[in-house]
Amino acid sequence: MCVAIFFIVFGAMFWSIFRHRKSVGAKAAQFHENTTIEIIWTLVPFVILIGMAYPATKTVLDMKDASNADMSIKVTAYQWKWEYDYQQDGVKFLSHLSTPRAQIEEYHGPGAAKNQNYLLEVDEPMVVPVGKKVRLLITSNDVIHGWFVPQLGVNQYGIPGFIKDAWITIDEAGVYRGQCSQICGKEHGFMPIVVVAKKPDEYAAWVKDMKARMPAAPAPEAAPPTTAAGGAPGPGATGASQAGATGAAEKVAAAAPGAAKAKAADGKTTYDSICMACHATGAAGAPKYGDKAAWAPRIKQGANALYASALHGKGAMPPKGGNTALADDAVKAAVDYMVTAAK
Ligand code: HEC
Ligand SMILES: [Cu+2]
Repeated sequence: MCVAIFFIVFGAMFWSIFRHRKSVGAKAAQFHENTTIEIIWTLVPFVILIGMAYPATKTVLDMKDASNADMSIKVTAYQWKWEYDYQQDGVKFLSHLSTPRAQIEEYHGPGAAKNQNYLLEVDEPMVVPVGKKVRLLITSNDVIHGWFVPQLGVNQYGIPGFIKDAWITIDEAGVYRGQCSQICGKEHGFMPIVVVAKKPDEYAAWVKDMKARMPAAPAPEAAPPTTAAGGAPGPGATGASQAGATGAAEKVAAAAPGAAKAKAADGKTTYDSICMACHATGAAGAPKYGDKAAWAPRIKQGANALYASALHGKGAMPPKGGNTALADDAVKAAVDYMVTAAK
């Protein structure tokens, strides 16, 4: 359209200049003010502008309108990872860069070859069904981050204390990659985003699989306790009834702090606030919470060896899970809590 307008306007101008030039005897017409033409050249652009502004405004409003979504996912940014919390399907997990740092940094000289996406790969991608309107509720737990996936047209700040929304509808199954778009700290470059769009039946299968892999959610306290109060029951393999017992144990602990039962509650609190970050999903090779096969060989080492690993770190696990301010007893209680859930 612009090119056509260009040729019409400049064509008329050059043709007039050439045709009516002084050297062929053209004489300028002398007239001032023509009300009719002035009204026309005011009204025509006015109508054109209104005609353009209406659809443009409508499109911008639609682009920002996250209502009437088929599903919602709360996206929380952390230094330096993402958490995806599926509001309807009850799935919640963390997503980390999956390429090992040693391979990225080549600490020990060039190692295994890096593939094209080595900085854009995660252990757990955000999975969505194709053709569905997905509302993203984006926030942050620490500093300002940005959830940015160029192909999906979303670049939204995650701001602590605020929830911003955005939405996506993906038409084609596939993998869509992005990165945090704010300079959010020293590992800003290492918090990629991977969105995988699947057909609805494959998505349903994924939800089922994720639920099986996730630690069971605490059940309502009404459930009757089935375990002896002295243990450290967790919301592990047997689900509801044990979780009920945890609730009961917490109540007892609140009533008699310092007693042996208080330890069970402490373990859960510590686990929930620190250890869960890696142990809930089994990130970075951590033995997963409630995963008997992963824990069995470790439990064989004996409680003291496990305490020592948790206190002083082991492999990819930093001492005390990275929170050195934790009391030794709280760390040990968290170990007991995880061991009980995996027995
Ligand atoms: C940053 C991620 C991360 C956090 C946070 C974390 N762990 Fe771990 N943990 C790991 C990894 C990775 C391993 C596997 C280490 C290995 O075997 O090389 C592990 C292993 C363990 C083991 C088994 C040790 C052994 O000897 O086999 C225990 C026990 C454990 N963690 C306890 C804890 C406790 C308690 C907390 C919370 C205070 C915690 N972890 C927080 C990553 C983490
Ligand atoms: Cu960030």
